[in-house]
Amino acid sequence: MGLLDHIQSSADVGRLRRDELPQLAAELRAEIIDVCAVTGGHLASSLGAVELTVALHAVHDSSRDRIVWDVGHQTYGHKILTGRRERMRSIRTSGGLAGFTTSSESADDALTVGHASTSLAAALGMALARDARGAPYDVVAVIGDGALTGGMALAALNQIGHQATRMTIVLNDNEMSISENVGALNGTMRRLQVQPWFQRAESRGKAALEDLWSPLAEFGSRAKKAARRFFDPASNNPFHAMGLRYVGPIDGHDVEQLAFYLAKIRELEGPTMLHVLTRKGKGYGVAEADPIAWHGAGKYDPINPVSAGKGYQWSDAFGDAAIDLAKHDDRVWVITPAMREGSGLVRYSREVPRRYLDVGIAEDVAVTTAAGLALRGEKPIVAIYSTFLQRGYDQVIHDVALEGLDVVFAIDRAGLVGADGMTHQGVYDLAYLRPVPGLQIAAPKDAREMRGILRGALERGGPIAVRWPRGGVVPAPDAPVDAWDDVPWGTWEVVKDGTDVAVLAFGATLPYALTAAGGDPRVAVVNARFVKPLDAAMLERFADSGTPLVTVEDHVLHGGFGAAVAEFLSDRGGAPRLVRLGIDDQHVPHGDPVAQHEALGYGPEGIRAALARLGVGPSAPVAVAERR
Ligand code: HTL
Ligand code: MG
Repeated sequence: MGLLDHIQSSADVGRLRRDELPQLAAELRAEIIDVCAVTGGHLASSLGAVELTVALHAVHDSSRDRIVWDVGHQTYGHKILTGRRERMRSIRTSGGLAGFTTSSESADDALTVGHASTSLAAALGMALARDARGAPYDVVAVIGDGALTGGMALAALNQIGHQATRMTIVLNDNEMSISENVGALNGTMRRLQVQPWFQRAESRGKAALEDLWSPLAEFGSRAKKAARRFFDPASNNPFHAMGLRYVGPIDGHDVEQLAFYLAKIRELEGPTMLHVLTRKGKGYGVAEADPIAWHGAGKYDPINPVSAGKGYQWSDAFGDAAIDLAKHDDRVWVITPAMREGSGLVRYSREVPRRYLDVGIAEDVAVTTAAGLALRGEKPIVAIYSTFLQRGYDQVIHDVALEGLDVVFAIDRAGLVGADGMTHQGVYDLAYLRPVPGLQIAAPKDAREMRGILRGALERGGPIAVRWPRGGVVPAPDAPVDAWDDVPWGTWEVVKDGTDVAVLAFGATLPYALTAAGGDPRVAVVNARFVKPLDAAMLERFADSGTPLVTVEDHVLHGGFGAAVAEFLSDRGGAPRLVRLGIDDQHVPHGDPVAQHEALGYGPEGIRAALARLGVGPSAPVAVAERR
């Protein structure tokens, strides 16, 4: 039995001797590699944070202290150490552990999270609450260099320096976001080099560390000049300029040294940043060699690991279309907030480097930079996940829509996203975009239609959002941009005729509608590819003939597509019956999207049931009585 077998809680780690910590870290790393082989998940980040995790739990008790992990994707070790080891093999699957820290899952998870850059502001709030109540606990925020590119994180640092409340900020710097990290601060941080005298002192052992610490403890007093500069190099240190005490950078894989500093820092007044250098994927050859491929890993054979490639994805269809569009029109740009891989832009970034922009994890900056480009006559496409555009919402209204600018929002991962779960569900975009004056919204049924709509959007101008789901799609055949299908703007497409009822579906839900309809001559199926504007002419025809309607959407019902149809029919008066299928008022956790669509009532079975309620289906007798 190893040490890990005796660890059920953060307090158990605290009871280990410091010289046992390396052993625990080694066991923890092996366990994470084993678990992820079965489950996939955020392997590389969790591996890079192993020593940090062990040191944090050695010094702090996460059941009492608040350890606020940014994004929460690096916390597999934290979960294993805090009583969830047995359940790890269920991570990110239906009913299993979440992939991120989640307060409803464990009292050791200080924050429910999944989006980046929130840890510092949340930790500040917790520290202020602690101070207000005179409570004894520690607050520690752990933030990656990628997450630190977000405006929220930087603004919170500024406030933390101002409030000067006691807390520890661990900057886990691996020089990587999902891909290479970007931004000027990223370069500056790298120049905060370890001074040679410090390395010498370190190599002399623990006693020397104590020696070194003393000037910091007497912060602001007659500290040795050189040491002071190391611990708190006022001259060129951006964190110092923001009012933080700064320690580092130190080796983030030396668990004893990490524990030493964390323990010292918790005794200090005010906010202290500990800058630790780590390697993403640390301790697992393939993941170290290619941390991008192993950021979000699929399942693998631990002995002979291969990061499994996916088939052709909607994101690939977008990336391919974007290259063609950018080569066709030299005013086309693509902007990504740190999602080059996920948004299918690897090839684009190489082939059109001058009109490619990765702004870091800063969705607000992505949107407003697009506004600036558009104001000067360029044609930016903001490639963004539905869930992350939430971070750029004010910018959509205030910077893009008010000016009616030619900005295309290429919205990926719209709908349920699967394993990432409730923090990443892309099910609000229709509701938050529909009210924005002048902004149009389309949702293609396949890659070919996506292409036509994107070209149409760039030609027409104005703010236009085009949304598609996560997952596979059949590639559109190669063709020059001029030969792409014209999609008549604002129109829907009847993909199957029917006499008695019409199912209005779009995007990934269209196949469900077709499956539900089967060959039934009574059921029409419509590709409702524009959510704003709706196809008013077609809706009028259905309404005039009193045809009952079913709307289907991979989105919340409040404010969604069905709501748009209901508003239209209500405003018109004399509306036909309408059944809206989609997500009712709930947060949808991680799970298999196809199973979830069915469970939430908008898969094929749910659509069949809706048809039956409208008098078209196997349960016709009951439904006929209901019929007007
Ligand atoms: N935008 C926002 C607001 N939140 C998230 N989570 C993303 C995008 C996507 N994302 C991640 S993890 C990650 C990004 C961009 C990189 C974080 O880099 P960091 O950590 O340096 O902070 P590292 O991976 O360990 O190096 C997820 O969605 C999981
Ligand atoms: Mg990083």
